Amino acid sequence: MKKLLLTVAMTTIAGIAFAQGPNESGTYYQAADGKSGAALKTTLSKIINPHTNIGYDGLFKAYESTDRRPDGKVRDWYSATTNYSFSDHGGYRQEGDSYNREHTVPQSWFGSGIIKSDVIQVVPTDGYVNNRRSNYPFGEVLNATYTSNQGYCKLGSCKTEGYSGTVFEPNDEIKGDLARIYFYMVTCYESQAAGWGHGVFSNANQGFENWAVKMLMRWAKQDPVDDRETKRNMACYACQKNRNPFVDYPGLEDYIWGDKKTTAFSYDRFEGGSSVEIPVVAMPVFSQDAGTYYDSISVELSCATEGAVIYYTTNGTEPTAQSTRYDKAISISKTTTIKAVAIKGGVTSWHADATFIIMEAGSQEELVPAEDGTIQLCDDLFGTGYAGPINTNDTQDLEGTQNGVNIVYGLGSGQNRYCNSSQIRLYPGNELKLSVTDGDIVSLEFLFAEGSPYTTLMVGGQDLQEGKWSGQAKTVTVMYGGTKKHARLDGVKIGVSGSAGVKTVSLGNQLTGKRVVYNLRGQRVANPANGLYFVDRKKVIIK
Ligand SMILES: [Ca+2]
Repeated sequence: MKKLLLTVAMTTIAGIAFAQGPNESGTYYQAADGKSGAALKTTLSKIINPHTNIGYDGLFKAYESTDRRPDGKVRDWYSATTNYSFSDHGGYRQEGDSYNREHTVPQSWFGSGIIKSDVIQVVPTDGYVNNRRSNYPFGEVLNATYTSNQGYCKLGSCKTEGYSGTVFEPNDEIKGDLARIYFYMVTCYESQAAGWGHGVFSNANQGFENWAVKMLMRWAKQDPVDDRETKRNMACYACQKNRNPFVDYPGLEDYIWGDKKTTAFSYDRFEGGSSVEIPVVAMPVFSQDAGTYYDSISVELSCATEGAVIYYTTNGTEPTAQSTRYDKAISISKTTTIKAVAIKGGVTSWHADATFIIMEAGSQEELVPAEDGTIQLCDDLFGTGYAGPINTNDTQDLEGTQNGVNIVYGLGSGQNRYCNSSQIRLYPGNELKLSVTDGDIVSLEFLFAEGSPYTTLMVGGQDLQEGKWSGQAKTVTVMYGGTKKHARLDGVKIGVSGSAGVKTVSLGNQLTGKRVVYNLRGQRVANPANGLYFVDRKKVIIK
């Protein structure tokens, strides 16, 4: 008898030890075991709330782990064309200037408190697009009054049944992510959510207006949880010590708002979402990130909906069931946009598209030779490495020499200073001093980052017209002439008289990975068309 008891005890212990929730959540959700419907939501609320308050400024630090793209840049939830470093948050005039912290449930709806700094719901987005979203609800746009670059997000009248105001429509690829954030919000802040109102939140439907929950349920199914979203949820847990259960348990929303309201939840043997066949098909997923490549690549397509067939185009037209049927990896040797849909039982998924830019080094092309060369004002020149940006805290001047020209970037009398791997910024009071020991500088032409104003540089108190200077001097000191913000400089083209001249700019880096692309006018280009560009100071042909 004793022996038998011992066996039972050991089995029980072993059972507890091995019962684990998904995504390394362990026994985090154990208290919700056996619960269903409204009781399940309330229990989940007690599990995920309270959580650590990382603070409003703490969000920027958190994004370095929660929203880092594979190339190290910021994942922008509202823009498909930005390449922000984590320090690129600040003022903006247009899309691409800087990112900021976006409250997916607008702050004006809930006021203050820990919700303001909840990293699960406050995400990095382009500042300008965020500003256009204002505090409009999410919805589906009928007639757009504004679209962000490449039509990634839209603002306009609403076509979603049940709502008639202005809405902001996020891109298809983040609709599901946002739906699950909203499910999280009404669960985590269960006692407050109904009061957020604004035609979205209410006492009905466990926190939502009818139209809103119907749309969000649909969004969650059409854009299911993927690896990126799961990893973000784990990173959020590392920061603020709570999780979004709707990401850990795909389809959990059906247990609260769908057809599984009477089904008991199991944290370690979760059965997934709806058992009813809902006529939606998940959008296709690409095996490679859209972006810039230096060699041919092979791209695979997949679809989370079993039995769905993928059709695609590479000529810019919208894919249909009459387009090429996907059956093997697509080999890409020139710049190509793939547009794809998945179709099953007559139901078509959302469209997915990705542009793959293939570059070829233009080996025989050289930059403009002596006495008229371009110097990129980047980390390579200043030798500061790529570890991170230089800012006001580093008071030491940055100094670099290339092709006989010495360039010093200093704080001067300014309050701010900033540079990163590809550009420097001239704030009011900053100085950029260029000098030569052999001959004289006779001309300067600054290369501005895309979107940066070019009429606000000064030499000796004189405005430079379009960033150009000519004269004769051993040393030229350039300052910012505006009063707001700063000028963002990518490079400077320098003419030098005398025997040495400016030598041909040489190629330093290996051509791997993603690169900043410049057009022939020296401006950064986010999405280059076919043609000739500068990459790593070398001319390349994008074909
Ligand atoms: Ca998604």
